[in-house]
Amino acid sequence: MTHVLLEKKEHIAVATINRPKALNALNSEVLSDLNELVDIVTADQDIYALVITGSGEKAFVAGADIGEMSTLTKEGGEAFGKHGNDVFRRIETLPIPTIAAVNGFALGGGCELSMSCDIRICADTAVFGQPETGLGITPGFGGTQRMPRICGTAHAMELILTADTINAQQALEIGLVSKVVAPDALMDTALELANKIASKAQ
Ligand code: DAK
Repeated sequence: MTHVLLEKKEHIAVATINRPKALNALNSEVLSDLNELVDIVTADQDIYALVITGSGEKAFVAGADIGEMSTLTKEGGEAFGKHGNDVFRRIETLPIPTIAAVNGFALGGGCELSMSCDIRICADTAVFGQPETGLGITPGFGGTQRMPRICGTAHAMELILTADTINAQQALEIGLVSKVVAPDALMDTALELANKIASKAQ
């Protein structure tokens, strides 16, 4: 994997999306790496939970890679969309619990990636949103389906249709995340939660 770092801490796998100069934006390579991550985690019976986070202090994932998307033909765009959808669905249906540790911007495909995880916790600096309608597109990696299930239709419709962003406290209020902590406590909190879950019946 080129852009996803994988670390194993006892029974917990920690995957870090590592393209900090592009705020960890999801290009085709990152999507392929995430697919490989699912393969690795699925094959390793010793992994009981997966934590996904972003590299650096600024972003979890700032979205699908706008630069790459802007070059795509209609067919290329459809393939890119299917690629992301397939990978996110594989993450969503992993048989082990998944936790998104959101350490900054979680926009567009980044917010959608977090929603493919079972649980989202975030740093108090996190920012969430689906800016796609401001770009003339639609959230294409499953956000239109997962956000209403997580936050309810009204909150999801408002966020998607206005392209507004919300801060960590607002994300907590609408149920998009279940916990907000200080940035330097985020990974410890995520690992503590993952270990607690891992200590119960598989
Ligand atoms: N893609 C590519 N590069 C990005 C990026 C992104 N989404 N976000 C940030 N970067 C890059 C910037 O271009 C910049 O690169 P350099 O210029 O340094 O080379 C670097 O990261 C740092 O960003 P900034 O200089 O902009 O940093 P700021 O602190 O000033 O601003 C920001 C941070 C997060 C507010 C800003 O970077 C920003 O607004 N980024 C774009 C956020 C965004 O719009 N995200 C949504 C992307 S759209 C579909 C399938 C999928 C999708 C849609 C449809 N179909 C199948 C239909 C998904 C769509 C999206 O996710």
